[in-house]
Amino acid sequence: MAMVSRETPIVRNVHNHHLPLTFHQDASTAIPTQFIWPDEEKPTQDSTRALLCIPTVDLADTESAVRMVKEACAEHGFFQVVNHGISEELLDDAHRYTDAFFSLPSSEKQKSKRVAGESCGYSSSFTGRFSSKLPWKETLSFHHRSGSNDVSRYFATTMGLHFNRHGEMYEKYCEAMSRLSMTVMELLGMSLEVGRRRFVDFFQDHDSIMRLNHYPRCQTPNLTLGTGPHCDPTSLTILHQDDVCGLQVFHNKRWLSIPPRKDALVVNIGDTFMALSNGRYKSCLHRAVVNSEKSRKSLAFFLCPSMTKIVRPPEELIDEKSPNGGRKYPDFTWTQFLEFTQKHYRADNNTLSAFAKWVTSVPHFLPGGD
Ligand SMILES: O=C(O)CCC(=O)C(=O)O
Repeated sequence: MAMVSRETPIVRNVHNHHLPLTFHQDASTAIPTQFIWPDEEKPTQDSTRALLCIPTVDLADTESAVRMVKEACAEHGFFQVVNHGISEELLDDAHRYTDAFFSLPSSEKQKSKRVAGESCGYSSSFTGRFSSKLPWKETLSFHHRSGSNDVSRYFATTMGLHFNRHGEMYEKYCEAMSRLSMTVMELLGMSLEVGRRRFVDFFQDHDSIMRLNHYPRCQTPNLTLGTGPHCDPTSLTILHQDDVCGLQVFHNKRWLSIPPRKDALVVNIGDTFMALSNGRYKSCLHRAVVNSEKSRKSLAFFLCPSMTKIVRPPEELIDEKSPNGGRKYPDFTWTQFLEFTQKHYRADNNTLSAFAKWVTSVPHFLPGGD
């Protein structure tokens, strides 16, 4: 295939996004080659059609919710919740403010530019990231701790005081997600028979991350990905999609779409909870595809433990007579795992195992070590 190096007016015109001035571009596809994924990772027509009927858990019915959560988490770790108590108005507001943020000129968004090695800030593949397998998206991530004003402060300090409304709205959204994640933690505790409060207590002082994802339209969606295949290193993810399909889960060796549903939030187990459950509950590979017709948005809340809390499963989940004293993963802290994914390893389906090896091979990184 002939490669040419030139400006990229096609992409800028179609998507109204600013690209680096000299992208190497494949003339036959009209998207910069950095966005073209290897053949084995490209989405296929077939995978974008198949639907995964993840269980719909009604939070108003605790008994059946516990049963469904147990089954889903043992199999693939994905389910969606309804009767979750988050008002339609709040969900609409969050999407509206997200649209408003991503519609800003690039120079405005860059005020909250993500610093290399950090987990928060604005990040865009469309501005100057020279690496391969670029995701076709832009994101804004920020920290949230319950009862703090972290989110409001973040918007005021990075974007300026006229972004106070954004800060207040996302603070409210994160508080609602935080409460919902505690409800889910109760169900997880009951389903693993370790007590309703066990994980709620563990995550009481959580230090979580909120991420807004924007996937612009793409004229060749079969060549690229919005978010590459990965398992979330965090503990629990609560995601709200707009009305455009894009989220896919790898289950039974196939990529399956999870269709959006306005009244539902998609919940999935992350690697840190997989470790907390001593491997009983699965953190599953997922990704986001893009399309040529519509841009897409998703709002992801990632529940994370406080930075220094030791992640260790409850004793009830450890069979001491099994290999390694019944432990599937070593003790670790979220600080260590986050650092591993930020600086040493790009999250994929093997992150937790790779991290477990790394953390045990570097003695001074063990909790309580020097
Ligand atoms: O946009 C989506 O549906 C998935 C997003 C995701 O997996 C992520 O932000 O880690």
